[in-house]
Amino acid sequence: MTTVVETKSGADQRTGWYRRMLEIRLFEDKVQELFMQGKIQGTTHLCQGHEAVSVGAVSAIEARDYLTITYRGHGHALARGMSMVAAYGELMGRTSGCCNGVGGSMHLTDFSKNLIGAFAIIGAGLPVAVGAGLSAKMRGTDSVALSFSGDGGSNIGTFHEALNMAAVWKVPVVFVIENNLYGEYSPIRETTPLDDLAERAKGYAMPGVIVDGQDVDAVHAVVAEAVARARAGEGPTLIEAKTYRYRGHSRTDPAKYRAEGELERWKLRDPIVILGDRLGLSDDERKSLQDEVQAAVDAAAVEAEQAPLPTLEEIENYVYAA
Ligand SMILES: Cc1ncc(C[n+]2csc(CCOP(=O)(O)OP(=O)(O)O)c2C)c(N)n1
Ligand SMILES: [Mg+2]
Repeated sequence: MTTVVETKSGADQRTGWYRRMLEIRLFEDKVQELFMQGKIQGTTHLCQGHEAVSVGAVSAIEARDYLTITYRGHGHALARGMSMVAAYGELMGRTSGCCNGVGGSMHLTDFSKNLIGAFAIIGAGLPVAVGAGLSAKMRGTDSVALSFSGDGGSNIGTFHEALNMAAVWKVPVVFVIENNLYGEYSPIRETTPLDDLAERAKGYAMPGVIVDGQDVDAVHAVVAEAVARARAGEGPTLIEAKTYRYRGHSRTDPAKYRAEGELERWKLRDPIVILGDRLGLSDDERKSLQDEVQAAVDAAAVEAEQAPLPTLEEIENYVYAA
């Protein structure tokens, strides 16, 4: 296993990452607000705290590459370039949504961006990513697949089956575990016999890399290296990004099961602040970016909400009966 902390990415690109991470953070804050107002129904799984993983990893793949994400996937989708209107529309069940409003928060999907699925079933995205990677390989293209899963997800059967098959067939796929230390309400130490989930790579004879998930530069660097390996025909890599979710598991979970002070300690290493410091952004620059992004977030939510709900006929288009 290796740990990477350095990168050579350009300043402009990294300013874009800063902005995108801020967009994800403020997008999610607004989701909570809209949920409390009853404008978003069902459930939501917010990703504040994970922004460096989404942006660092997704910025390391190209448009021709494939991506599978999870139900905690708003940040992944925005990092892939989904518009906030399409994302808010989907969350509000409106026709402005990326799936015409029939998927909801857990299903931000857009085939035009090769974002081929957001999965609410734990571990379900990994075999789909392996299938996409295998298809690319069989068709003789150099596309790769990137697949996100959680620490809890690394205990499920499909995770192991997907890694095994990808390794045996040298499928061009990169698996990223977002280890945020909790699966629903259970701390990882009570469900998993390892601290470092990257060690699971050894069982499948592929490289296992641990990366600081609060550091977008580091995440980008390790994912870029794994993507290059996959593209060169050298097979899959497992990456474990160590991160933390600021909010509870879903909806209104107050996360009382967390140790006192744990959240505050993680916030001292906030991914947006870390990159802002590295870029040398002044307080004024941060404030004006924050205001600009907040205005865009507010406008996107209003625009998304103005679209109608899908009609019953439109919904029935996607319902199949045997
Ligand atoms: C197959 C399956 N079993 C159980 C669940 C219920 N469930 C939803 S989220 C979750 C925890 C997943 O934790 P993790 O993989 O760490 O992801 P995180 O929520 O932390 O991003 C569980 C068990 C599910 N969705 N799918
Ligand atoms: Mg987790």
